[in-house]
Amino acid sequence: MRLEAVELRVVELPLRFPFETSFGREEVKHAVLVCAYSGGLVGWGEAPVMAAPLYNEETVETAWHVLRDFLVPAVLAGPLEHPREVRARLRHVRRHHMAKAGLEAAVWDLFAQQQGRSLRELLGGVRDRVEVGVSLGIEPTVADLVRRVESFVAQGYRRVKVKIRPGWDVEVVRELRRHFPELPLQVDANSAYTLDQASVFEEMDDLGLLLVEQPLGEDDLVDHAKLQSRLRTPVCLDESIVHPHDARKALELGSCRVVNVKPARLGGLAAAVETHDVCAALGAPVWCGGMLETGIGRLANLALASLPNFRLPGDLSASDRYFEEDVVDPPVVLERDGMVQVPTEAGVAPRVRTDRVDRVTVRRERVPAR
Ligand code: OSB
Ligand code: MG
Repeated sequence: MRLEAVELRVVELPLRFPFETSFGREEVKHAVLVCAYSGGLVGWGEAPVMAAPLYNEETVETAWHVLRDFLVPAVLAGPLEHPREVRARLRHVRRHHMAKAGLEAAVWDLFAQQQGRSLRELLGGVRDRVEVGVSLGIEPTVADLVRRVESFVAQGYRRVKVKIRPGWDVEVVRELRRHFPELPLQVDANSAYTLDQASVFEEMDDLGLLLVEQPLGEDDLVDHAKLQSRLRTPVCLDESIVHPHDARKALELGSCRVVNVKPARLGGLAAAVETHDVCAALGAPVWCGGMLETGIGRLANLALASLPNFRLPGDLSASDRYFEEDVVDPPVVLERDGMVQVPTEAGVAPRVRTDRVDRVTVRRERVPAR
């Protein structure tokens, strides 16, 4: 396929309620959307960047700059046989994984439409429905969080993840356990602790958590290995795993026992599948993480989560957990038994409501092939 042009958009969708983590508070989901044009088709992809570089080093502005000035011209420079070639085409640009993931996703979507096949089929998925959970932020009081959890459990979510940070950790989780003794529960620290605070995790070790996500520094596999050796609860890494080989190293070192596979952080769906395969070969389960994506990013993540080694519920909640109105139709919905359907359409484009995307677009630019 030869791309004729790529259009970039910045979109802003208000969240239904603020999402507060150890690194900050978000009230609006920002993203850079990528539309790839070829032969009368439009492929959609999402770079689910944040406004500020608090989760990783990227922002809306860096993704825009790097896509417009480097990544898009590299992909427009010559034909592609398969979306898996995008990674090699972009390898000379260091990092900027979310920007790369957005562009690669647009090419996957074009390819799916051309082939008339679903992303699930193209990626090697084996399930029509996936188990999902919900990721909840820090609330003003524990009572507010308990109410939040109650409402999502009532909707049918199969597991709950709560954000923690120093001062909002053991006591909060203990209180949640008191209210929800059987609930599959996990915590995410987003790198807010150091090894000298390991006692926090040792105290949580008796609370029956599924896992603790990214307790320590994003660049610290060694201290994560020391922490994991002191815990029965599996450590799961998110920020630390930005390349499939990071997963191999972390598992070999014993830095974690579970890996969060998030295509945006890894630089795209191809790297995500490779990470899934590395973990499967080493016997470690994975689950699909999220970045509060719009429906465009989430439909692709749902396809990914249908691969066999996604053995824990993903951060792949229904559209109405995030937004009043998603940009895809039909929206992502939670079935009563806590499952979500894997999309069967040929790509995400058949479900994109361009009129709704237009309404949330705050910037737009077309980059033509030369
Ligand atoms: O650490 O998993 C994370 C959202 C933004 C940035 C980082 C993270 C998250 C989430 C949200 O936990 C997961 C979702 O998309 O529902
Ligand atoms: Mg995380």
